[in-house]
Amino acid sequence: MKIVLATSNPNKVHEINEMIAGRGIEFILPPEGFDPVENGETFEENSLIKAKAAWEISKTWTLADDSGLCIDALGGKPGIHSARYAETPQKRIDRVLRELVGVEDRTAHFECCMTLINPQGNVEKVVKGICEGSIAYEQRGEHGFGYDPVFLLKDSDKTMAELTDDEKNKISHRSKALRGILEYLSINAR
Ligand code: ITT
Repeated sequence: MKIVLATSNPNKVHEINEMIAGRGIEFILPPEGFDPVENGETFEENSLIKAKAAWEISKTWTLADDSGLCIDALGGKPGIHSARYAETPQKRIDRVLRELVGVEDRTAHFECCMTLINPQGNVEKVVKGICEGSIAYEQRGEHGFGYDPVFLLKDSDKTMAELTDDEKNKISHRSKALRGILEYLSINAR
């Protein structure tokens, strides 16, 4: 079974395919022309916008993921603006570290909302996944992507970027949401 993953981020396709390896499902990038305007105000709204946009051009099973980093001391920012918080991944990390200079409460979480649309264009399932942690004082680790090097896992001294792909895939916000989707599709999740 092939499912279009409504994203233009190949890292997400790679990560999700690693999580479901051997289950007879393959996630693929949308056909050319996928360019949704992510103007929703929540992860749920943006995930629905992306799912619908990919369904419009593929007319098949479609899964969208909208995710981001929410930092308590910044009132939940960067949140839905995580991908656009600055020009490059490194500048986005730098901005977060700069905004937290002198801040002691550094609790944060990654959030992911997934929306599954069937070939008829109806929403089949919406699932949310959360991964709790805090923001480190400096970046560490080479794995993962995005804010992983500054995201300290709860009850651990490691950043998300210090985990192997396999370790991240067991605990991430995205894997938690995906498990709900796989359960819905009646496939045993890990
Ligand atoms: P699409 O919209 O095309 O799916 P995107 O990367 O812009 O790609 P989002 O709108 O969902 O995806 O934005 C998510 C951003 O949040 C992403 O670019 C990262 O900066 C951050 N993010 C999400 N999940 C993450 C993870 O597992 N590790 C690190 N950063 C993550």
